[in-house]
Amino acid sequence: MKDPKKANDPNCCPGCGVPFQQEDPETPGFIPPTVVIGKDTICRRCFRLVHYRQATKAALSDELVLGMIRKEMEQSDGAIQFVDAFQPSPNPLLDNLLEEWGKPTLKVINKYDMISGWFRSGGGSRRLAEILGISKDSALTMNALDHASVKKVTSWIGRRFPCGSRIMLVGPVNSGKTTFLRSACSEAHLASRSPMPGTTLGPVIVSSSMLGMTLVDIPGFRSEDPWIPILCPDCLVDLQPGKKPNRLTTSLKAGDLLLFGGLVSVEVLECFRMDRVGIAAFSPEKLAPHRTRAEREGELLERHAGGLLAVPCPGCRKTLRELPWSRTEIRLVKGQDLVLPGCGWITVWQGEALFSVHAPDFFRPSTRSALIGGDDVHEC
Ligand SMILES: Nc1nc2c(ncn2[C@@H]2O[C@H](COP(=O)(O)OP(=O)(O)O)[C@@H](O)[C@H]2O)c(=O)[nH]1
Ligand SMILES: [Mg+2]
Ligand SMILES: [Zn+2]
Ligand SMILES: [Zn+2]
Repeated sequence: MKDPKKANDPNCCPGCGVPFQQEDPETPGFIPPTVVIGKDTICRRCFRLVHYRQATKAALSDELVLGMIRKEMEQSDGAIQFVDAFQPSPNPLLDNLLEEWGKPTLKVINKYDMISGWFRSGGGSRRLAEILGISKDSALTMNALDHASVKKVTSWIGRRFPCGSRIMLVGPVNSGKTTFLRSACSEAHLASRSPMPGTTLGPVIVSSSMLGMTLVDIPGFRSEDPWIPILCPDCLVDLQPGKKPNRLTTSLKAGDLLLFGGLVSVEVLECFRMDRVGIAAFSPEKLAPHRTRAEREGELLERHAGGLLAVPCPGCRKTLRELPWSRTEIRLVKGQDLVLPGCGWITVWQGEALFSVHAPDFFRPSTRSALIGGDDVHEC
């Protein structure tokens, strides 16, 4: 068993986990040469985040994250695998890696508070487990901002592992790993968390006196969210759903169009059997869909960019305009979701229709069985 007192490397930032450096102010880990590194020193990027709420992007590939996980697997005794309840998607690569490793792993579906209000009791975790392809009892739901909810997970850790164990936190960006770390141990008060995805850049190792164990927060996987490499920090923050995502319930006919800001638009090309299709669109608040007719798409994008269609900002709109765009046709029936990565999803609750998704080329819409729909749903 490892020494639980072994905490973060003093040469790494306790905010974001990258090694300190004094050469390049524009890259992560920078501290001015005049600063003497003490136990509370954080890098300039983290300092700006804490004191000015200024989030700065920093690139990190999923391959590098996988490398960090493999390295940490040599030392850790178990893992907490995070899933974002608002954007649940299986990660077979990580699932296989953890399964081959064979050590205890708990799946935690965090940010459950964002969607729980729409379900009758128990319904949400059952649907999430089905979408993730796991059994309902193998995952816990959590709200990392709520003390009682965090306690469920720390109790699991306490029951499962002896004192002195080391546990890693893995999963997609912005699923609340660092928020959990901070809620679970007071020693992690310097760890940076932010609504902008991609805050943690290296392993943040914290020994918790309350747990008598070491928690290792690993940076998140980014490829689930196609907007991260493209949009500016402010736009990326605007794409976070906050406390309660937006729901628009309506019925659409052929030629109707929903604009998710200026990022993605979804047109109904044809309805089958009936002349309308009943849908519910779930999205981050700032991306609440604007309903119009297909022929007005271009005009609305021009006229309302940055205003009514607040995301993207003018700078990001320029970036997006320079990229190739394409249309993808997808046919959906009642009980299916059209998943718009990073932007939410559309559920068909009545009828059947052919949709056309207009978005930059890199955007990949997909389908799944409805997350929020059917008998489990609490109509509110
Ligand atoms: N509503 C809600 N927000 C959360 C929850 N957990 C984290 N957040 C928010 O999600 C954002 C990303 O959290 P962070 O811990 O930085 O994610 P990480 O990238 O996985 O480390 C922050 O703005 C948090 O406040 C949760 O359970 N519920
Ligand atoms: Mg983090
Ligand atoms: Zn830092
Ligand atoms: Zn922007």
